[in-house]
Amino acid sequence: MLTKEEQRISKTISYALRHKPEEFGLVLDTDGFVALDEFIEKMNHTAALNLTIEQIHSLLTRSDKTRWEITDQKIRAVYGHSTKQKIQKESVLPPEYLYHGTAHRFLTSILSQGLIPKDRQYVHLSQDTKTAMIVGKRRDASPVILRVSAQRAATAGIQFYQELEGIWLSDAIAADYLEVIED
Ligand code: HQG
Repeated sequence: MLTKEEQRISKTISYALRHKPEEFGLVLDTDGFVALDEFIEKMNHTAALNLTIEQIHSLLTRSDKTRWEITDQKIRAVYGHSTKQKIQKESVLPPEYLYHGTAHRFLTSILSQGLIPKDRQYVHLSQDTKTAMIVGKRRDASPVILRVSAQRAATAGIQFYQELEGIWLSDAIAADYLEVIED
């Protein structure tokens, strides 16, 4: 568990890497990465933080979710981007089914329009129903779980992208590929 102060710092990091890098003087590369030393220096300078590499690693490993990825001394947000420049991802063939947890109040709209990324660049999908349930609970105490016929959608040309820890992203998914799971 992160302390309240650590949660605040973690949210600021995600905000910079997902939404507004320019507010912190950062430029993400096409894959969403920024050099870790530059990231720390600019965040400390513009957001009055006191980040160190050790602290970022500690936030990452002690958090409930893997929101950032650190590799080759660079850092990026794993998902959730809303920056104007779309983060490039390599599509892969998904498993037969993926899942999406959402609120009941969105269901009519989703079953007519399909799943759309809304304010983000990609639709967020989970590998199992348990994780989809946790995502859905952010918006509804008793969420709806949609089963996505991911392989069938991929065959029809919809792109899917695999991220860390069972997270999948995708482009918009038409309603034909969605089914409400009854529990
Ligand atoms: C809904 C958090 C109406 C969609 C979470 C969702 C996850 C539609 C909302 C991650 C729709 C978008 C992502 C349509 C989609 N009509 N509503 N046609 N299509 N929606 O936050 O999947 O803690 O962008 O069902 O835990 O809820 O921030 O996506 O309810 O891991 O790291 O529009 O964000 O992680 O909401 O969550 P979001 P999400 P963090």
